Amino acid sequence: MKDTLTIALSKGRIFEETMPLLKSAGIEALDDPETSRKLILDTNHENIKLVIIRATDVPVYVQYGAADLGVTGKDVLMEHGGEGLYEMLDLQIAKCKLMTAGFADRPLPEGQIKVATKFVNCTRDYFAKQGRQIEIIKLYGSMELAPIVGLADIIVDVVQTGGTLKANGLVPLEHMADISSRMIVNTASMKMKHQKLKKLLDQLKDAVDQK
Ligand code: PRT
Ligand code: MG
Repeated sequence: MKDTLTIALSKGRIFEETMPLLKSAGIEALDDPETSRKLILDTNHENIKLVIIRATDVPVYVQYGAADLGVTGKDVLMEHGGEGLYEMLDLQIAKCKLMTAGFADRPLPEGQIKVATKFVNCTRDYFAKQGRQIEIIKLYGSMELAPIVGLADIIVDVVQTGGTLKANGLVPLEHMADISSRMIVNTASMKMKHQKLKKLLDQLKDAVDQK
């Protein structure tokens, strides 16, 4: 609908770190996704709704216009490819690094390297640019396990404190990209709802700059 705005975001760290920014723009959720089972949350604005979905689904909802805007990690966005949406603002939240990781004392094989990851596209691009031969093993989680059980030589994953790697006897190896969360906007919404969106994006930018 023309005068409503739907914002897609995932619960957990993105929701928690986005809400203070939205609050600076005068938007507050009327429910907490950690305790409510609702997938569509009302806000203090009748025409603004939040849809709570899996992190990897956020760019898909925005691409197809099921949400006008969304908050997504740059890792998820790079993996998605960015079709049908604009990356409008770096919210400077949920910061981490996309890294390769493996055992500190185990040299990589001479030929093809086995890489376990959920970031298949990012991984393919990164190693192709360097002309290194890899075999990608697509996993959906707990990537740290793969080198331990001999499924892969290394992993590609996001790292914040490095605690999870360390707890599993792994170390970060190569830094692939700095990651933070971005506000993305559906390309058609940007035209159809330009004034509303521009106002909100300006307010969010001010909130980010003031942090
Ligand atoms: O968890 P789920 O499978 O539902 O989806 P998700 O992992 O994609 O979502 P979520 O909410 O965990 O992450 C959303 C976004 O937060 C990611 O896309 C990143 O952009 C960003 N982010 C920032 C992180 C981290 N920091 C982070 N530390 N995402 C994941 N992690 C993982 C990390 O891989 C490790 O397994 O958290 C664990 C703890 O990290 P360490 O390094 O502090 O031990
Ligand atoms: Mg997670």
